[in-house]
Amino acid sequence: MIKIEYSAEVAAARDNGKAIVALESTIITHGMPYPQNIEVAAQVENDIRAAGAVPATMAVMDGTLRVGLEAEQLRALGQAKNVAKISRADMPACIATGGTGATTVAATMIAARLAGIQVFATGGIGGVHKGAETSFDISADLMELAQTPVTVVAAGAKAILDLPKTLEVLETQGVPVIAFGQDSFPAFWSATSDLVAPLRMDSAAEIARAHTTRTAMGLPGGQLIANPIPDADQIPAEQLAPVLAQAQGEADDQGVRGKDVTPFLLQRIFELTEGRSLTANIALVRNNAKLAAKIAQELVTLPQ
Ligand code: PSU
Ligand code: MN
Repeated sequence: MIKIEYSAEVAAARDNGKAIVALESTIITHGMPYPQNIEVAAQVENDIRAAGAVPATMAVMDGTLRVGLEAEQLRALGQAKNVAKISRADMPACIATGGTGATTVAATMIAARLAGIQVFATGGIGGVHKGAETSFDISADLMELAQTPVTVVAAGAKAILDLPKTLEVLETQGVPVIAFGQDSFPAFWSATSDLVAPLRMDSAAEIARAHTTRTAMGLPGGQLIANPIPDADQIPAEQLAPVLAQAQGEADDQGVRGKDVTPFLLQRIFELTEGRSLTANIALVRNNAKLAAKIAQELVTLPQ
């Protein structure tokens, strides 16, 4: 048996059948710089509470899977150096060896399923990297969406990825990609892209019904909800294009590979935009948290 510990708030919510929203921790340790990472993590948790649900930030700490972090645990994780980034492949090893690791989208979905949580909010998911035809770099997040029954709310995928290839893999894997309130597939810092999302829904209730319908049909896997960044917080694509190209070029030149690729690119983009990318990132994560809280609340009203 693995050791799972719930925060006091999540334990109470489970007892009372309250809506719970999972949150990842790689965004805290590898996605944003200290100290904004801790402030944002706490703010996003509060957004979920204000929207009537309970946040459950996931992490492995000293071999225990934590579902919901107490405030001081969250602060400790956000300040710790050299925390492992754990995905499907390394999560059991981390738990078995008493390690500490921050969960990616894939690992957070696994933790959510173990805890019976069906909705998860994040910023952007991993996907198919540019140059994947030679590097084979495709995030485990995509295959997790195909097999673990969690609805993931993200702002689409970052333009550091190959977006058309990412959508192709999701289609092949049978993952519903649902744009919220628009036809276009959102591209993280931009509310729209030149790609049409395969599906569109306009309410949290529809998304919740689609989730339970998948379960009722015996289909494994979850759903990707692509929620556009609020208009006021967008960064024009033409401003970002040279920054993304430079970050990618440096990653290639330095031979960055495997799980280091995404954190390397995120850090360089933050530096090259002098922090502007972070302001947009914060706005879209908060926006996703609010939508996820609504979906979670709809789900508790539906027969499972
Ligand atoms: N994309 C972002 N921000 C992030 C990540 C991806 O815009 O913080 C993180 C998430 O935790 C995601 C992980 O699950 O990176 C994907 O890493 P990889 O590409 O190595 O699978
Ligand atoms: Mn990868």
